[in-house]
This record gives sequence, structure tokens and C-alpha cells, in this order.
Amino acid sequence: MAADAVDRVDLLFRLFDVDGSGDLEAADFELMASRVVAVASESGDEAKDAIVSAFRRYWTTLVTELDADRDGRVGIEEFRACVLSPERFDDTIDEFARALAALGDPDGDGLIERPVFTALMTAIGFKRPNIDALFDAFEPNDDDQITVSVWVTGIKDYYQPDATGIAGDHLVPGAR
Ligand SMILES: [Ca+2]
Ligand SMILES: [Ca+2]
Ligand SMILES: [Ca+2]
Repeated sequence: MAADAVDRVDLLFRLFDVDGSGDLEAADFELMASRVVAVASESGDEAKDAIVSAFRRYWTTLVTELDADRDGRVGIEEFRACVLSPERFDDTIDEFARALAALGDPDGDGLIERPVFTALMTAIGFKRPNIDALFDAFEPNDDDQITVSVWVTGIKDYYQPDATGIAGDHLVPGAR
């Protein structure tokens, strides 16, 4: 596994542990879902419901696949195992990526403006300089917009254990 992938996964763990308990639990995903929905002010109920169910599915998949000691929580060591068998998470990540990117495109024109992207990524817990660097890496057009499909692909790449030097590496603090 590429070292980059470990950094990306460790960062995700810290972000997903929204309540700072040191483990991932169902409550973390409910909390993050409500934060993300709260900033999606332009989105309709359908898009908001889709991201809430995507977060819930995310948690269900994690605890089903990774809770090796069966304590109902996913610790950092358990979580790191997700990169060992990424194919078990493909469908879940795909649904999550599409739901999140759709939330970034409330008018449905296939384009995401930087402020909307920034609001959603901030709600997830990423830091502003990393968010800006990621958006730039997605090569926005002259109107400072990226496409929904570029973001969906970027989210899925983030989880690929062999991926290195990808746009998502900009999210890791101290990353190049
Ligand atoms: Ca937690
Ligand atoms: Ca556990
Ligand atoms: Ca749009």
C-alpha cells in the first residue's frame, strides 16, 4: 500500500471521529451528516435525504466490514484495514461520492462553484488551505467551477490504496 493512502485514511479517521471519542461510532456519522446538510442551503430535500442515507450506509458498511473485535465501534487499526480490500467499499463509496457531489450542484447544471465546494468540505472538517488546493487541482474553469464528475472521481480515487500523487493528497495537512 502506498504511504499516501495511509495518510489519507488516517486523516479520514480523524475527521469521521466527529465527537473526538477516539473511535468511529454511528453517532459520528449522524453528526457529520447533519453538519453537511446544514450548509447545503440551496439543495432540495431529496438531495439532503440522499446524503444522510449515504452517511448511514457508510457507517453500516464500516462496522460490518471492519469491526474485527465486535465492540460496535471502529478503531484506527480496524479502519486502516479498509484500504486492504477496497473493493468491499466500492458501492458504498460510489453512493457517497455521488450524493456529496450532487449536494454541490443544487441547480443541476453539472458544475460546482468554489464557495459551495468549500462550504461542504469545511462541514466535513477539512481545512481551508487544503480545500483550496484540492479545488485548484481539479482544474476549475474560467468561472471557477469544477464538474460533478471530476469531484466524484476525486472522491473515489481518495480511497484507492495504490493511488499516489492524486488531487486528494492535497487534503492531507503537510502534503505537497
Ligand atoms: Ca467517535
Ligand atoms: Ca471495534
Ligand atoms: Ca451547479
